[in-house]
Amino acid sequence: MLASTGGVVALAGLGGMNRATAAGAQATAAAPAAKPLPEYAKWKNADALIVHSANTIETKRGAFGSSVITPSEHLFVRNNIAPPSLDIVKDPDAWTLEVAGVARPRSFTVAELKTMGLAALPMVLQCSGNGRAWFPSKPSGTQWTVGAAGCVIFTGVPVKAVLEAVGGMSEGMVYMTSTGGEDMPAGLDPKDVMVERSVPVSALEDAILAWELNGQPLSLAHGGPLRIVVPGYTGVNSVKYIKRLAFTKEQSPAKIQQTGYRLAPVGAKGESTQASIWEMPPKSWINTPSDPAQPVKAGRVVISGVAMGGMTAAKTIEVSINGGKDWQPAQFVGPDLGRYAWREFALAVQLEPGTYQLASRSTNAAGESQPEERMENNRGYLNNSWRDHMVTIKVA
Ligand SMILES: Nc1nc2c(c(=O)[nH]1)N[C@H]1C(S)=C(S)[C@@H](COP(=O)(O)O)O[C@H]1N2
Ligand SMILES: [Mo]
Repeated sequence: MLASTGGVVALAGLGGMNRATAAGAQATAAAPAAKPLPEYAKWKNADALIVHSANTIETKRGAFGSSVITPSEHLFVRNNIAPPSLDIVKDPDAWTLEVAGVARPRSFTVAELKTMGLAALPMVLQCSGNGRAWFPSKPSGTQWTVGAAGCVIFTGVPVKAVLEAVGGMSEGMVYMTSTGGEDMPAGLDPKDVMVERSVPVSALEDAILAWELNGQPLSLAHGGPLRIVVPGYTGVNSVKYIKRLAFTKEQSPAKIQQTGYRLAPVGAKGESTQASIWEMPPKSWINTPSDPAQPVKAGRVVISGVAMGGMTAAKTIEVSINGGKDWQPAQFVGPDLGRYAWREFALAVQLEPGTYQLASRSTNAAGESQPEERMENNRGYLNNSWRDHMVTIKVA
C-alpha cells in the first residue's frame, strides 16, 4: 500500500484532511502579527493570507486547496503602486481600452469587447519574485515564499480576435505593450511609476483581455474592469486595469520595463541589455504536509503539492523524502486544465517517526526540469530551485 500504488480517490480524501489541519495551525501561528486586509481586498479570506503590506498579500502554503483552482478569496495580490479607485469597477462595461499600433486604431468599451469573442484561460498567475525569500543575497522586495502564485481561470476575449477587428498590427511591430490604468501620483515622472509592460508579439497567441476571474466579475484587486493576461509569463506582464494595448517597435520606455524586472547579476543594477523577466520556468512545491511546527502522525502520509511547466505543460513530477537523495514518481491528481495551468500531485508514503526533508521536482513537456539551485540574480526573480522549496517535517 505504498507510494505509487495509492489510488486517486483515496489520495484526494486524505489530502483534504491533512491540508485543513495544516492551514489551521498556520493561521494560529500567524495571528499575533497579522496586518488587516486593505479596503480593496476586504472580501478576501484573511485566514488564508499573509498581509505583507497593503499592496502585497500572499497565500499561505496550506491554503491553496486541492482542487487545482485557487479560490479567488485565497489568491495573492501584488500592486507596484496603489490601485485605482474602487469606482472603476462600478460600471465595468463602460471601461474603455485604446488599441494602437494597428491598421485601424480605435477604442473599445468592455461591452463591445464582450461581443467580439470568448475564451476561458486556466493559468498560473505567479509573481516574478515568488520564492525571493530564499535568496542568500537578501534581495530587496517582498519576501515571498510560495504564495505569490495561484492557478485560476480568466475569461475574456482573445487578443487575436481584437487584432482581427482592427485589421491586424501595423508592419514591423515586435512587442505587445500594455498600459495600466492607475492614476499617476503628482510630482513624479510618470515613466518612473507607470505600470507599462512589453512582451514579444509571439505572446499574443494565447493572451486574452479578461473581465472575469473564477466565474465572477474581475475585482479591482485583480485588475478589473479589464486585464490582459499573458499565460506562461510572470505576473508583471499581465497588466491590470488595462487602458491601452499597443503594438510597438520598441519596448516601453517605462522604468518597470527598461531597468525593472531584469536578470541583473547580484549587486548590479537592472539594465535594458539584460534579459527581461518574461517566460516562467518549470516549478513545483509541496503544500501538505509543510508546517514544521505541526508534527505529522507516523504511518501512511499523503504528500501533495502543485507542479507547473511554465510555457509547456508539467509532464512528470517526482518527490523525495530524504532531501533529494532519492526520488520517486508522484501522481497527478484532478483535472488537466491545459499547458498553462498547474497540476495537483500526490504521493502516499509510509513514514516512521523521525525528521524528513520533503522535496518535489517537476519536468515539463519540453523536457526541462527544475534545477537544484536557484539562478542567482540581484532582485530575486524566477526562483524554481527544488532545494529552496523543500520542507522539513517531523513525524511522531
Ligand atoms: N496595472 C498594474 N498591473 C499589474 C501590477 C500593477 O501594479 N499594476 N502588478 C503586476 C505584478 S508585479 C503582478 S505579480 C501581478 C499580480 O496580479 P494579482 O494582484 O491579480 O495577483 O499583476 C501585475 N499587473
Ligand atoms: Mo510581480
